[in-house]
Amino acid sequence: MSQTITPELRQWIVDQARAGHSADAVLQSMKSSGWNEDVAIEAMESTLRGHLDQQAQAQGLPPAVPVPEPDVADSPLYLDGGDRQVAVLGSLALPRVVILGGLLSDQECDALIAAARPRLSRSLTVATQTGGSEVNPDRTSQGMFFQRGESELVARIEARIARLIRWPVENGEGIQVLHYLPGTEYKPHYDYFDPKEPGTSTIVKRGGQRVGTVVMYLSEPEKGGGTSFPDVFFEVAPKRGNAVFFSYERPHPSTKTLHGGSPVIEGEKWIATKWLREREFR
Ligand code: PD2
Ligand code: ZN
Repeated sequence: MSQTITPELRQWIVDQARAGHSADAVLQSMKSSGWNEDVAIEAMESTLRGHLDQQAQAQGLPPAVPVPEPDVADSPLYLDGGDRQVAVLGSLALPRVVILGGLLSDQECDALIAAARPRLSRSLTVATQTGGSEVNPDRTSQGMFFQRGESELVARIEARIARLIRWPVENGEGIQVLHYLPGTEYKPHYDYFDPKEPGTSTIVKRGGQRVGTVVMYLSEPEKGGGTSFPDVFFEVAPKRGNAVFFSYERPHPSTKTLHGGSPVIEGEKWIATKWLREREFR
């Protein structure tokens, strides 16, 4: 027999959440009054998502869009990267952050550095006024971009990331490699393009907004050089081969994805960054 999710049921679910009852308690309560588990979960998910969207809209926030997300719902220790098992070292819900262990082998880290080194120049950032690119004093590293799929190595890493975060290769920007020496840093910023900036409408014509980032650590500075999330006082250690994934479902500070590359104090830091767009990025 099919069970219908009525407006009254949806209101009851919202009331339970407002009263502070856990999702599990609400689910148990629905099951004991005869709801099928799958129907109950679907009712709760769609109701609470719709409620959050309504609240966000009422506050004038941009709408939420689908984002990449590793399949960590049942807390696996490892994820299948296709050609490699990748460890799940930790996660946060807000900001949405997943820390990945052993995304890259030591050989892959070295090969990326070797291929990038001769092509480095002072890092540019997207000029949000015009949509072009410019030198940015908040970003004192040296960098370069690979073309998507430009070598077997780059294509292999891109395919692995796409599988891990369940997002098409075609929606990724080319991998960027950055090199930081002591004293250099990338001050806290958001990776999405600010909807209020005049250049954003031009930038997002190609592939839509950025919705996720994967920062891969290719070398280990002796001190400093972590990736910080100042809104939540959290820092990811730059351990070679590991990576931090984070996503942002709307281009807004409510995602708490403000993040920076802390100053390198001793040694050098190399990273590779993959930014993910909403749609195919040609
Ligand atoms: O170097 C980093 O840890 C870092 C920090 C913030 C990289 C990026 N952002 C980035 O490439 O977007
Ligand atoms: Zn960033």
